[in-house]
Amino acid sequence: MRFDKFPRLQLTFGPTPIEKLQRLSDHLGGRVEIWAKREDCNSGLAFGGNKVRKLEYLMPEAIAQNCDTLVTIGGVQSNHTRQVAAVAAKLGMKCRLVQESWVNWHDGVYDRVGNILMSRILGAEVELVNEGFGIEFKKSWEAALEDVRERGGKPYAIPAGASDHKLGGLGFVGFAEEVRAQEAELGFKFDYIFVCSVTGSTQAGMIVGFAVDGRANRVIGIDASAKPTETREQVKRIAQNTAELVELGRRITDEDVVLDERYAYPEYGVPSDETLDAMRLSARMEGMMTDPVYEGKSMQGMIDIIRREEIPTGSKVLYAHLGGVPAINGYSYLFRNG
Ligand code: 5PA
Repeated sequence: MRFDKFPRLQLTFGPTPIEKLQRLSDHLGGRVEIWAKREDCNSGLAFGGNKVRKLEYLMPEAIAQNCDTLVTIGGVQSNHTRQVAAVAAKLGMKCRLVQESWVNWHDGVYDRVGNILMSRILGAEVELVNEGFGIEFKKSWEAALEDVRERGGKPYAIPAGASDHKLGGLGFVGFAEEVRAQEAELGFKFDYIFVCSVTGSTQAGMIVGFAVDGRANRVIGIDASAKPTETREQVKRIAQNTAELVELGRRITDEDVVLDERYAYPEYGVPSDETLDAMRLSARMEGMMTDPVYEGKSMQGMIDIIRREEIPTGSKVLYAHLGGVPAINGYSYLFRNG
């Protein structure tokens, strides 16, 4: 693999910490050691999260092309759009955000708090569009790009989740490289890596990065899109393109893409009772917050898979905490009693 050749603009603090979740491990019977890598604490840019690591590889191109406006898309409570807004502010660029109605959630303040609140404070131009969930290229996003051009701006196009972009997988190839360096210090290797998947480039980058030492299929994607066919196809396509880009030296196969579909119910953006239980458990065992859209579902999946003993005794698992907590403000009614 040749990974060092890609320009990276540092927007994170540096390598993210890996910590042991001792009380959660014990609570689940102590058969499996659970650790977390804290991408949720990766940057000072408006609370950070997994998109900052991806954007470190897109921004050198945006700057080289003299773009002046970052244009992207997500749901109303998108974490991705908030991180793009923060990066635009940091780089002195403008930001145009399309926020679609991806989630059937009608909390009274849903479009006023959390991520969208921060994006507005960060100075982004926020456009609400009444369209449903989908990870494909959306008309509204293409229209926003055209609008920026018509107004004389030079847009840089960032697709949903910074995923379906030729450089979108690189950030999480770097994540795997970082984990390997940290494993050398810890003196052991992780047997499984749990990651939430929706637009796909987080898992895709990890698959390529961990393929280097034979662990591609040890990356356990937990689907939160509730459209797993689309997400699986996108993970595989991005992983394959990224593998070629970094000269991995082999093709990505169906066996490399592990996507567990069991936890995305009832639908994208809406937590199940079990998701809420998992959020409370990790908060009360470890003081670690997760959200009802993404990380609560991957936490739920990891806990369930460990409880069902689908992971061999003695394994060490790494939970990739990708951020997302600001969205809890849009779900306050669910937690009115804790
Ligand atoms: C998101 C995505 P991928 O989209 O790379 O698969 O990552 C899934 C994911 N965890 C996991 C958190 C906290 C996330 O925010 N969020 C999207 C957004 O618009 O915020 C891209 C969907």
